Amino acid sequence: MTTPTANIAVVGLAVMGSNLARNLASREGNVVAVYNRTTAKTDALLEAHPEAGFVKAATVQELADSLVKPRTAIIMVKAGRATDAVIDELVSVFEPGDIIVDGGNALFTDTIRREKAVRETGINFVGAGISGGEEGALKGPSIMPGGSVEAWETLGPILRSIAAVAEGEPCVTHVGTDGAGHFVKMIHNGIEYADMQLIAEAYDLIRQGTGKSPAEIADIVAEWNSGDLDSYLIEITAEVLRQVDAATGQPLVDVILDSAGAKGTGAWTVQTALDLGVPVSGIAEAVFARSLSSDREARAAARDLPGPDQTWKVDDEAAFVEDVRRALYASKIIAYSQGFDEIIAGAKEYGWDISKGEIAKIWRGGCIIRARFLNRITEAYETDPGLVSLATAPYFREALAGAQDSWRRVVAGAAMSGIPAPAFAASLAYYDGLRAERLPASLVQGQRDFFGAHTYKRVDREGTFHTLWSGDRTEIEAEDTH
Ligand code: NBP
Repeated sequence: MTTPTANIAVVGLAVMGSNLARNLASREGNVVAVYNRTTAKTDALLEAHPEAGFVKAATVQELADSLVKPRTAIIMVKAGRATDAVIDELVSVFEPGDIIVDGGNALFTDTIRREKAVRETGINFVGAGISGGEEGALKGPSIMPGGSVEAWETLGPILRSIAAVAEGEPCVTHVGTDGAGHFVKMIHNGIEYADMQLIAEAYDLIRQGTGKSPAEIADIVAEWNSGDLDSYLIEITAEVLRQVDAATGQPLVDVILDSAGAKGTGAWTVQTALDLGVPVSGIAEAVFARSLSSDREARAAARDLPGPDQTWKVDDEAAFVEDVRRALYASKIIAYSQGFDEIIAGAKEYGWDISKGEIAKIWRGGCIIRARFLNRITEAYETDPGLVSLATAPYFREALAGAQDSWRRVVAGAAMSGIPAPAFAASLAYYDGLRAERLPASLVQGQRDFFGAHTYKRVDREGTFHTLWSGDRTEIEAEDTH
């Protein structure tokens, strides 16, 4: 048996795993063992990067033998059955106290299940959300690990060494137990969907409202990047809009098919929100907008449905562009507010102690939604850890107040001229719903009581009531059994 020399292993050496392994190897003190089901991939990595000093393992047993204790291995394989297969293999060669980390995009309920099963063997299991794609994996991702405090003690220094750094702080924190890390990564992705859709709607509104070219809009978006909207997604949007297609000389955005793909984490965010009863309408509209864009058959069939006669008449282009910028910022605040609402609800449901301020901090670097305004979110939760809704924090309240007239003009104008802006509109409707003193939910309760005797509460006294709709329509005090 060889003397163990590696302090960390990576299992799965496709794009993400090989880049993460190189990142780990580049940090002082790390010796990285690497293993891939198909050994040719391991050999290719070793050959391409001799400087990394990787320790090659041709089998999981060799991998276990190469690691100092507690053995720590990060799995970077295809999410789903492949992850389960690799966990089973590692469990068969690891010992109690060792640590298995799943750095793939697992569904958090799978992580809860896996953690429970692996814990029974005495081995620690950590589900870690890793954001930032290929470049993040290599240069520094934002990392959202769950799992036990014991595992975090060993893992923390290693993950801190490879994470992105924002304002001097590594973008990694122990999120909570079992599936907390993958849950927060899922919300990150849901917010990412909303942010992307909102930027796309802003672009479409400006293009249709003013007739500006993608390159001209790229200049506007690039300017936005020096203000409140400063973020990675705004930065790359300017680049994409500026890109010219080499084959046709057209703006690239005009030759890309308008059908957006998805890998499922946005849908998970919405499905989970539905289970938790959290209205994440901005994120949901972003997911649905991708589905609608991809339903080419329905879109073709609907092409001649009537639209409004009027086209958008923008008199003052500069004022209009500023309206769109403000509407985008306000809608973005709502998307993040809804995402954090889901984190709060998930933490309550699954018993996680999640620091919202810390989450906003670790999203400031390395990940796709990195943005200047995340500092404001951290401030809001540090000032008031029990903040009920991010939108009500003083800074965001003021920002929404300053943006709301613009927001209303943009959403109304889009509706009047038949330009779809579902995420803008849903965010505004949510905002108005949130601040309404009374909602028509009272009528819904009346309807529910009428057809299903579902009962209702009254505004003026305690108790649960039912009206005898088919009888004399008197009200009776009812047991709340429905
Ligand atoms: P893939 O998701 O394409 O998976 C390929 C890897 O899985 C290969 O190493 C392959 O081994 C291995 N694998 C498979 Br497939 N089935 C296996 C099995 N039954 N047993 C053992 N290994 C198996 O790789 P990726 O694109 O590098 O992504 C890795 C993880 O990171 C995924 O969970 C993905 O969702 C996540 N991800 C995250 C981001 C991000 O931004 N955070 C981006 C992209 C991916 P082989 O070489 O033998 O076929």
